Amino acid sequence: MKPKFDENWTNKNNGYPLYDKDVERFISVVPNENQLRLAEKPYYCFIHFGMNTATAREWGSGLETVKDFTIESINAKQWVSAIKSSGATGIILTCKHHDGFCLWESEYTDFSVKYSDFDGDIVKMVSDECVRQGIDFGVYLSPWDMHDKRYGTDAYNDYFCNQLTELLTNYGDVFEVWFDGAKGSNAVKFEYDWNRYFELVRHLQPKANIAICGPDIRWVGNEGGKSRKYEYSVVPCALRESERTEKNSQQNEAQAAALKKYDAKDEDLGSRKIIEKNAYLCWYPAEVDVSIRKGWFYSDNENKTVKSPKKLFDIYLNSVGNNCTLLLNVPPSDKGVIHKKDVKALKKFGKMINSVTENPVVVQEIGALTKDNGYIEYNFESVKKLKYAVISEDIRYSQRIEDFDLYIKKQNGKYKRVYHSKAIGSKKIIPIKNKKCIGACLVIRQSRSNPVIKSIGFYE
Ligand code: FUL
Repeated sequence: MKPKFDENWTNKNNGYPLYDKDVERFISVVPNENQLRLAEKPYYCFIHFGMNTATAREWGSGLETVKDFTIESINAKQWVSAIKSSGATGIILTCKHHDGFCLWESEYTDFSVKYSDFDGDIVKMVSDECVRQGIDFGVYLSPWDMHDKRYGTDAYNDYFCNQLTELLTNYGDVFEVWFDGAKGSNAVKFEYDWNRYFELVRHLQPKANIAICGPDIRWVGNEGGKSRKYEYSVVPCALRESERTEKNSQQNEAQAAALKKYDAKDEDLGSRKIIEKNAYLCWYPAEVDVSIRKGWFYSDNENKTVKSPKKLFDIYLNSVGNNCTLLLNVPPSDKGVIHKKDVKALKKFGKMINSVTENPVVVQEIGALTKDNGYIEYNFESVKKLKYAVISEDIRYSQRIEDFDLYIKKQNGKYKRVYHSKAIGSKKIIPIKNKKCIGACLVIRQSRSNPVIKSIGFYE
């Protein structure tokens, strides 16, 4: 007996209409070109490297001098190839962290590699190597700067923009600009000129996504590699402001209270319950940022904390496989190389990612579903031991699906539900644990409007 496949989005839709004013409003929220490109390349790496690597700290003190940057050389080729072996398609380098030390030869400060004993421009070395090995290059530039005397004055906004201009002009194409909201509790009160920063990025690198304190990519809300049970990319616009304003002490109270209603850490950011109440919605997909080891920066005594390939793969399923992107931090050591433990883990992790789609049973491109497609059924040619199902909505038409079940058809013809969830979005990877079956069925129970599915794949 088929387990109520007939009760689906085409008729019941859990009581929600398929077309009305609200529906129009929900499904009109779609990704722009840059965000679409991001969804096509959802796994990339962070490189935290700089003054903190030399001093073996997580945050600087603001009192470091160029002499403290004792790193003698770096092997950018090894950095990029180790990261590439894991299947990552880009690298975001901490060009300046909170300590203020610049990894490029900036004209606007004497606190950079130029005045240290290091011979070369690290941003150039890494960005050139990314081009050589065919992966994207991105920039992290910390707004909070413990070292620069201009911090806290208007001149700092000019300084920051000058530095952004250098980074976004002299180092080729930049795929992502990462603005960190972190700021020490004792930092001087200061309002960053965010709009000016954003306009500059748009002008100099129109194809770059601006992350975290920016309008294009949302912080998932933790640094532990976790995502929500249901990740939605259509969320209240107020969320775009939250990372910037929450930490900004100069916001007035009323505004801060309103924005606090939607915090990056909240569990539900985009269910129907949330979006129904919000007049202003935007496409703001989540990025999971997590380090391969305990700290963001390298430290000898954390070599034991390198995550296993299995742990990394779980994080991958939980991010890329759960409608998020993954930004995995891989910090090189003070010897200028990525430690062999991390190198090994990355390589095996890359193999595990490949194994998901290695052995396809059926892969089908679908498109917009009609009233006849309440459920989609597959009969395999022979008994299969399924490992994964991978489903993608065509997000050019927004994120629509709100409730679905996945069944497998056992050898005796009976169906067994192996998965139930609410959100799909850009990509949902569903582990099926080698279950023997002769078919499978996806039943969409609820959708904001008729579902538009890019593809469904079953893999053994
Ligand atoms: C945080 C920073 O304070 C950490 O040092 C690290 O850069 C992480 C990615 O963001 O906010």
